[in-house]
Amino acid sequence: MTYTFRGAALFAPEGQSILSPFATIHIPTVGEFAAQFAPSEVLPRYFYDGSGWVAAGVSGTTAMNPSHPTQIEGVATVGVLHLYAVFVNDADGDTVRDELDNCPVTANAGQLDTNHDGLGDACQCLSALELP
Ligand SMILES: [Ca+2]
Ligand SMILES: [Ca+2]
Repeated sequence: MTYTFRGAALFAPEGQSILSPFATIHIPTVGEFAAQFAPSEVLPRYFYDGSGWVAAGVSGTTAMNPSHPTQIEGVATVGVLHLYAVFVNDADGDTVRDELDNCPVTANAGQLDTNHDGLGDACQCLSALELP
């Protein structure tokens, strides 16, 4: 499984514990990805431990970024400050997340589906009659 990075934000000082009621963090995500998030979608958060991204054990929701209305941000409540990030599943790395990708293991960023059956042309053999 390939997880594709969608945004990160540093909350310092690294490793600082925040006592209850903890800290609410906002992680901006890349703009072109905004349409692929469901409203208030819950996704796990990851943090950088110095050598790689590890599951933070907390989930957060998505919300409109108040500073950039066309973008989405990841919101979460955490008890420790780190460099946090949002990832989604994108097995073929074509920037279309698996849940929405009509060919999840074949790169086809354009999502062309000539016969409108929900399967992308990139992973489907089309008959001569269906070819554009
Ligand atoms: Ca994909
Ligand atoms: Ca694909």
